[in-house]
Amino acid sequence: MFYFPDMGLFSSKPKPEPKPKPETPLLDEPWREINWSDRQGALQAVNNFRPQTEDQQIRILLHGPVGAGKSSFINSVQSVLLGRMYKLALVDNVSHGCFTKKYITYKIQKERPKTFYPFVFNDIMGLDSTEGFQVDDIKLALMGHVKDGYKFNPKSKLSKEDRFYNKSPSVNDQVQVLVCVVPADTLEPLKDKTVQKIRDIRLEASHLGIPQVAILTKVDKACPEVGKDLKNIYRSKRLKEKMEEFSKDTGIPMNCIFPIKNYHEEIELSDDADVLILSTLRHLLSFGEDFLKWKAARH
Ligand SMILES: Nc1nc2c(ncn2[C@@H]2O[C@H](COP(=O)(O)OP(=O)(O)OP(=O)(O)O)[C@@H](O)[C@H]2O)c(=O)[nH]1
Ligand SMILES: [Mg+2]
Repeated sequence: MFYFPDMGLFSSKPKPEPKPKPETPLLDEPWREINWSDRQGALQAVNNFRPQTEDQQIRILLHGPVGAGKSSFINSVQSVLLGRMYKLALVDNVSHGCFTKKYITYKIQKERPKTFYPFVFNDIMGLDSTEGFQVDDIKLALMGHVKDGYKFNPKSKLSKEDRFYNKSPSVNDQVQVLVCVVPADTLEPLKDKTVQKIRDIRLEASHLGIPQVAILTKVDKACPEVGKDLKNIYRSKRLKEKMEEFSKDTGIPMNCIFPIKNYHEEIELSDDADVLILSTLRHLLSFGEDFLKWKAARH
């Protein structure tokens, strides 16, 4: 019997498998182009924006879950346009319920006193609030029947006899763009009831031909890489996935979903946040303008 001493030749220990590279949270290339260096150009475009018909304004109605950042978005737009932090719509820090109670139109003043931008915002009570609105009420708001100051009642819709019911709304009272504002960091619990409500509201808007858009807020909280550097917004895999899922759930196409970061704790403006807000605003305005043209062509 032969005996081969173990010289290491035959007893090859299994080599450790090469470790898989940790998956990076960022895509190599952004999937949507943003011109980060042209804040001034984007600002100029908004400043020069004029609807085709004189005295026409674009009314943008924001709705979405409690604490999504609707009021913060209005404040952020105002801050970017003014070039300094501004608080027009009240923002609530501790969400025990919906903070925005009344139907209010927010106009944004231009530098010259008594001149305003040709677009206004309405910010409607939280979607998932027990004190929220009825879908019928939102339909009335879309058609311009809800007057400023009306407090939505979850138990009954605005009646034609109410003093806040606008019997003969002008085109300026009607909504031109419907925006669903949702927080990117807590999109998962959005499922079921809220999604159904978003879908119902979309259906109402679709009947009226009103363009619908979604704004995804709190991207800084949803993805740490974006929190560190906002320029990563279209490279974040997590955010892209969230957007795709949201699009699938609600039926809002990807090219109508805009992720942004609102101004919420900072005291100085940042070019990157400005660029995203301005780019989103420009899309809202052009959707509104298209809708007005479409309506004018039908009459
Ligand atoms: N980190 C972060 N916080 C945000 C952002 N946008 C809003 N917030 C914060 O979220 C909280 C709620 O914001 P609001 O603007 O009051 O939300 P809302 O949708 O108007 O809420 P309701 O009026 O209650 O329906 C506030 O504490 C904001 O500072 C964002 O983009 N990032
Ligand atoms: Mg609010």
